[in-house]
Amino acid sequence: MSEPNLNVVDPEISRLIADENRREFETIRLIASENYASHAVMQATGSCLTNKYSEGYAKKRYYEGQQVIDQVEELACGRLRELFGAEHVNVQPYSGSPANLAVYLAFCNAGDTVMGLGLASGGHLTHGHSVSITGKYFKSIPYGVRRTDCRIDMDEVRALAKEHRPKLLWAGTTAYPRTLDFAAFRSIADEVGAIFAADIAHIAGLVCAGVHPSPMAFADVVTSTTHKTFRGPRGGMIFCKKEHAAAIDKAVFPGLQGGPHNHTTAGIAVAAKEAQTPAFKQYATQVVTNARVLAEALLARGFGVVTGGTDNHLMLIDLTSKGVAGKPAAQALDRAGLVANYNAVPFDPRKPFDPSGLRIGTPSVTSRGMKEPEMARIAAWIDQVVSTPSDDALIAGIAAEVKALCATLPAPGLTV
Ligand code: DSN
Repeated sequence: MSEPNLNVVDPEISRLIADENRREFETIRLIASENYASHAVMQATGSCLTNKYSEGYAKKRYYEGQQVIDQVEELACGRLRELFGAEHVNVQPYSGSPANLAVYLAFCNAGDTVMGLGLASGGHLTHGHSVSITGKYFKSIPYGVRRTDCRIDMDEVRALAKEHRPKLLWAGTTAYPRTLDFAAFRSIADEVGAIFAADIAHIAGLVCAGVHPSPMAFADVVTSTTHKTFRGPRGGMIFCKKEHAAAIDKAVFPGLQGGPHNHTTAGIAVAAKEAQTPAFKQYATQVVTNARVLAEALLARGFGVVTGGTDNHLMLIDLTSKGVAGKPAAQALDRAGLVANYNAVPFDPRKPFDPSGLRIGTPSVTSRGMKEPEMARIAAWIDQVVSTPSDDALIAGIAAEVKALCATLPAPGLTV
């Protein structure tokens, strides 16, 4: 007996999914942390594996019936270890924040000192920001970027580490356009006896494709999400050296989580298989090229580009010279079908909810096959919208042009 389809069981949710499918297809998605997961990843994620409880790890579970799930998790882990050159990986964290919390649980006690890049300088909440549990339960000493060039100042990191002797030192970013000096972080961690954790959530796809330096040889532990440049389903993963494997596994389960999301694990395994292909390396290379070309085009149009450019998949635009704040600019761009997010820039005189900047990334547009010519068009559209954010006719015209361009390009995973 066949079961009724979603549109029969729940027409409202069915319609909303169709609406989101259309929005993702018809717009140019420039949010640096988003992407399109492939149809194969979506199939794995939408499978019967969502039905199974599997608390524990392969061959050491608390429920029977793991004949298939153990194989799924072992496949995912094996592919990831090979892809990233890691000794151990845990694929059970529900996402990036839980992965980072597992690192605290594995290595720290409440009250310990931790160091990470401050949120206002492009760090992440879970690297010790005051409103996060990681800033409330630990003594957080944030480091920043230099005023002169907005790059991480390794001399400052070293001086702060020597003064405060952190138990845990984070290198990881959400809005930083340059590569990180993982070797320097390692040597600072060694000088002060800290655990060195690298959070590569944004750049995991670039790292495994070899277009961004890898922290694997330097960090004690490496955390990541799986859905950004890596192009998997929403999830998290933690790599570590063998000596830390038991501590990390215990921190994830039973320390923080219950049963793993096996459908997500399967999606991660599929994404890892896709990331092993030459096509993925080409994709990651083009992500970085597109970001560089887009940043150069925006610079040429008089935009302030933080650090003067980018080495990775994103850029931070300071709109001060354009006389508009980040939020109204992002809202006008959204109406034009160019979806980005407003973002603080380093030393921003404005408040975080109404900052001076925009964060723009190229992972999603590159997944649709966009290259240098499309980056030039996107820069021109951004310039037009930001210059006249209240011109509804102009914005409607650009939205139509964006839609026409998107109609010519495949969007992985979407049903059109
Ligand atoms: N929310 C993610 C981002 O947009 O960068 C970080 O967790």
